[in-house]
Amino acid sequence: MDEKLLTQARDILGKAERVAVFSGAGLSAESGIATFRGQEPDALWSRFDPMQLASVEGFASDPATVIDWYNWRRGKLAQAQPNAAHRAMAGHPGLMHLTQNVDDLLERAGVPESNVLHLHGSIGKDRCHAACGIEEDISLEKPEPLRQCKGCGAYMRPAVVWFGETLPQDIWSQAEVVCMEIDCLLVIGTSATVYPAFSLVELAAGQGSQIIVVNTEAIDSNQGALIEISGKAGDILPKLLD
Ligand code: BV8
Ligand code: ZN
Repeated sequence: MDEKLLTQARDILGKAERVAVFSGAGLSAESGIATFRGQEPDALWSRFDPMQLASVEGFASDPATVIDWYNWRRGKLAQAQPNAAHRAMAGHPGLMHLTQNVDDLLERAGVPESNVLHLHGSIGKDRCHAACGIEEDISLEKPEPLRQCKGCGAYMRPAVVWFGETLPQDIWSQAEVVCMEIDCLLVIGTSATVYPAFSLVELAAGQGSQIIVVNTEAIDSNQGALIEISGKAGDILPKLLD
């Protein structure tokens, strides 16, 4: 790990007044949760393209397979534990989290729920696909197979944002406010490919916030990322934040 960069990043964090964290699947990778564009050995994962399954079209063409895939992911999450990166950030309750992740590992590490904005929803709930208003918590250990909404008969589906779906407006507006008022944004474990979520990083950079990226690979964002620290979130975050 580049000690010089780490010292520089720690300096910036030490001086920053308002720090937020933008995170992606790489934050949960060391908890055993597959990244979106990683190569999971598991048959279901490699047999299907997550981009196809996490989409409105994927659900329309084969709803049962999409539910099975989410239930497979729910089983993985049920066995997962927060990793050192989640725990290091939980030690700083003032941090606001804008996460693309649908898992609850930040909350399970102790981050207050009110400090976590799930830009792409939560895998721990189902909602009516016809958006009639019915939403139910589900058991990660024993999730239900494909089923109908009790209210209107449409299918129930995970309360996540699929490709082609808009992000929850209230969460989005809160995230924009955060990005306008911070002076430092940690960008952890994201490939910077999904929009409009990643445009929040561009918004923060545009208003003068310093951007510190922690990732195992270089992200080709056109951000003037002031600092890009290459390495695993679980190794770097404790050193950055302790
Ligand atoms: C929408 C579902 C429009 C939940 C997900 C421009 C503007 C607006 C939209 C678009 C646009 N251009 C394209 C679009 C369409 C699309 C999009 O962005 N496509 C991309 C792929 C090109 N966007 C949408 O469809 C969005 N909706 O725009 O609606 C609209 C407008 C009006 C009316 C109707 C519609 C919706 C996007 C949300 C999609 N849902 N997930 C779920 O099942 O999880 S996105 C999915 O990708 C996950 O949420 C994931 O979090 C997200 C982003 O991926 P990352 O988190 O970055 O994860 P990834 O695997 O890619 O990368 C991991 C990184 O970590 C890697 O860099 C790796 O090197 C690193 N890493 C690995 N291990 C570690 C590590 N780093 C540190 N430590 C480690 N240990
Ligand atoms: Zn319904």
